[in-house]
Amino acid sequence: MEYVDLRSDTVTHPTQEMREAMEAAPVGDDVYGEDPTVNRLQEIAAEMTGKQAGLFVPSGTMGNLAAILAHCGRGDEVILGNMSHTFLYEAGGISALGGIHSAQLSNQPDGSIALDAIEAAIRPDDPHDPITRLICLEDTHNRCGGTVLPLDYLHKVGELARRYYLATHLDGARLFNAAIALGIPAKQIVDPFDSVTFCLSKALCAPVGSVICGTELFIKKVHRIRKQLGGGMRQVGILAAAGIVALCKMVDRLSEDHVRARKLANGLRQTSGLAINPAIPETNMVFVDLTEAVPYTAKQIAEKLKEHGVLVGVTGTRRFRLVTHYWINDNGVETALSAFQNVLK
Ligand code: TLP
Repeated sequence: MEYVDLRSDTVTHPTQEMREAMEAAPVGDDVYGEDPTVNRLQEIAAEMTGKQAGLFVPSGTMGNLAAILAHCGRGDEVILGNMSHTFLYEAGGISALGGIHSAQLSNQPDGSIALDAIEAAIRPDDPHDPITRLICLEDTHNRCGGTVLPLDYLHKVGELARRYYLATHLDGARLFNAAIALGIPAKQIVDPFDSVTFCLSKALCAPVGSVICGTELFIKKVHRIRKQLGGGMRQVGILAAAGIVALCKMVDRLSEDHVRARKLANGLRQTSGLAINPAIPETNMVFVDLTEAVPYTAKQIAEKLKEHGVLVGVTGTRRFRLVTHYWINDNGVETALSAFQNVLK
């Protein structure tokens, strides 16, 4: 059975154009810096984020980890959101591998962290305290609903960080979804940050990879850390080729995924047994809860939906996440809606 797979945009397969580019890609040993396709991808990434340099890494998780390790030493503290991917879903890598302490502040419903909470969390210069080094934000914000952080908020966080001599990192796994939602180039979002990680392998459809961008000096440091983490790859232009197609051809169409997420949300809103946030989805994610009247868990409902050819993410005992992407067309949205209607009738 071919499924309508709404579990995540990480499930996207490469497009035909990517497969052809991968086959044709000139390659070299990237640990020697000799892979022309990787070098080209890194230049394009740096240009699109308005930073001096970029570095290809195997995953978003490694991108965030390497960037945070470059900003912070052992015992230093990073301020991040309690709903952030780095805090929740990166296997505690920053503390396990970097000895980095984290101050986990509440994410507000839009994915931001209140400015006064950030300021209050910055440590005094006291030997009892860890040294605050870094503020990390996430945009779009996954657990908060694929929300987009307002541009003026990002600038305020940047100003605050500079006032306290702190560095800033953006987990921009879905940076281009945020840029398309705001109708601005990604570099404007990234401008207040010292570094950013974005993913090629989510809604942009590349099979593997993320890019970290920042100053040349920062990327030099991250380069050594990538090697320490075992992320130095060899003829990896074969993957970077798909990444180039992702950045050059797949960004503008993200608006189609956003339109479909809205259609999905509208349909689910009219389905009995479901409760959905009244806010319109800002990007490609829809979170929906089972009402108390439904005598099943989300996991049980997900199994029933699967019998109807629809896969959804289960993010809580009564909560689902549905993510639209390149391989979900209008029929897929209709199939998902009728599956929910059938299962919950
Ligand atoms: N997110 C995945 C899961 O890990 C939850 C998903 O399906 O959404 N930052 C953010 C904001 C992410 O959403 C993800 C992946 C990552 C980083 C990590 O990227 P990868 O999976 O490439 O390590």
